[in-house]
Amino acid sequence: MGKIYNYIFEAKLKNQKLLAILIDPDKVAVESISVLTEKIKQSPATHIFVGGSSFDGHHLDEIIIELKSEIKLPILLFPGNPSQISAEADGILFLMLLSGRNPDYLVEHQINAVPILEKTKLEIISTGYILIESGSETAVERVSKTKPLSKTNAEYVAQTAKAGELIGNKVIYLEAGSGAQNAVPIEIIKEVSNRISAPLIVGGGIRSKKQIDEAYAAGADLVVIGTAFENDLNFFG
Ligand code: 1GP
Repeated sequence: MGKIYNYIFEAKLKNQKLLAILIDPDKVAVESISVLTEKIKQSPATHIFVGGSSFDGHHLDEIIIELKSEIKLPILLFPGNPSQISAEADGILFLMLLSGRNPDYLVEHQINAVPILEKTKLEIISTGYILIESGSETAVERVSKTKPLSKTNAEYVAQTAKAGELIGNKVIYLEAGSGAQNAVPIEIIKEVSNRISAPLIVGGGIRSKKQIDEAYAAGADLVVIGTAFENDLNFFG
């Protein structure tokens, strides 16, 4: 496996927790990146994710080039569709929407992404992506036209995550959706983390340091913060 994945995997083995700041290119202008990067440098972030559900990729390269000129953290694409691939990033979470039954997000987009990916040197990290119900409809649900898994059936979520691992996903991403009303319940994080040996990413609706710590304690290896940082660049103090 590549350098980025090895780092995430080793960190899991050492119980060293990781944090990604998610940047939605739709919500940032290239000119304002330097303000963001100053704050990111002062934060405990270990990774930067770039992506959004409906972004069309128009200034993605510029945003990533600007980010890279200021920050040395690995930049991973977190794409909603193949138009969000940039050769300027370091790697890509190659997502398979395991919670949904829409063939476009299970395999079609991935097939269409291959000719684009083959022209890049991106490290490709196969990621089983599981959307959990979070109180109201999220952008992922709307765009992917899929239903999230029930937040009360931890066993089924864990079974889904395990199936992803058995299929070959290298990481599992438990997602409540960006700006979600409620984050992924602690019980679900615990159940999934006990069931899989792959690194576990948790994100969506996490708005406080207490929630970040609770997610880590339940078994998350990497927590993703998007909206909370977007709304308050001093979120990390
Ligand atoms: C979304 O998990 C990420 O895919 C982050 O969610 O914007 O709610 O932090 P938030």
